[in-house]
Amino acid sequence: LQLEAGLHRALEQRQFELVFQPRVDLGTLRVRGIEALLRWNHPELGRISPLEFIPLAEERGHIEAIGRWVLHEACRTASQLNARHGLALTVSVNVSARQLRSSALVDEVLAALAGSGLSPRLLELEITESALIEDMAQSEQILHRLKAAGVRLALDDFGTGYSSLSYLKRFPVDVLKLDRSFIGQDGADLQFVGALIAMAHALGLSVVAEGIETPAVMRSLQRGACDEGQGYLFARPLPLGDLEGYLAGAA
Ligand code: G
Ligand code: G
Ligand code: NA
Ligand code: MN
Repeated sequence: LQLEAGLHRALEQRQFELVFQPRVDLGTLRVRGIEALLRWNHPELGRISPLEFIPLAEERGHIEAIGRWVLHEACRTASQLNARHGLALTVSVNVSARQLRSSALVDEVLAALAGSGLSPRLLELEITESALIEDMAQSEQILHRLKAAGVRLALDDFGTGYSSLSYLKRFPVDVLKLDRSFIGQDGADLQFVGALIAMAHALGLSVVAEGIETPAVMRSLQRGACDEGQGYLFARPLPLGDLEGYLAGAA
């Protein structure tokens, strides 16, 4: 209840913040992009995870406004970061199921790109399988319009739901993000993961592994020709200032 009361004022009171987790090329170990992750700094409850407030925001109709803020903030930050450091990092933004069902999403993405000057090919939208199956026909149409705008599309959390390969054929996705529960930390499942990576490559997709915490897991993924990786081994999600420090150190 306290969350609900605070949610509709959180935007105007500037209580939201984005943190950024680097995404690394597993071949060269260079940073290729960043994932924008939302945080709510609640005045009494402290920092609240999106897992707690995104579902509530969707239910109460706040997700459109919050999603718009995230898109603009992520594009603006990436554009400035790239300009300041002479980089061409991709920024990945998470899109919720409710956002994907609204055709306003396409216009908002275009507005965020125009407002920030970020090249469309440097914006990647992360969509979960569960969001896609809520209304497949509508999702498909919106994804095709986003594709036409030049934006990259990633299927997020792959390995947690049905993980149907048919979605990879039906929807115009460029990137498959393997969920960290799928990767595991002991290397045991990596034969299966390797086969999945090969299949994704055959379909023309690039593969990103999430939740890499150990060098052993990183090496297995490198052997499996996984394209990129994200995880605590490289960096946690970082506030902008810390990200800039990390980039300076990683260069
Ligand atoms: O950042 P992690 O620390 O806790 O994120 C938890 C979950 O919240 C993840 O599933 C992530 O995809 C989701 N999430 C993070 N930021 C956003 C956001 O800006 N919008 C939406 N819809 N989900 C987000
Ligand atoms: O659902 P999505 O993949 O968008 O969410 C990413 C989530 O994974 C965020 O909550 C982020 O903080 C978390 N995360 C990122 N890297 C790691 C990691 O190496 N280990 C664990 N346990 N969580 C991670
Ligand atoms: Na995500
Ligand atoms: Mn993700």
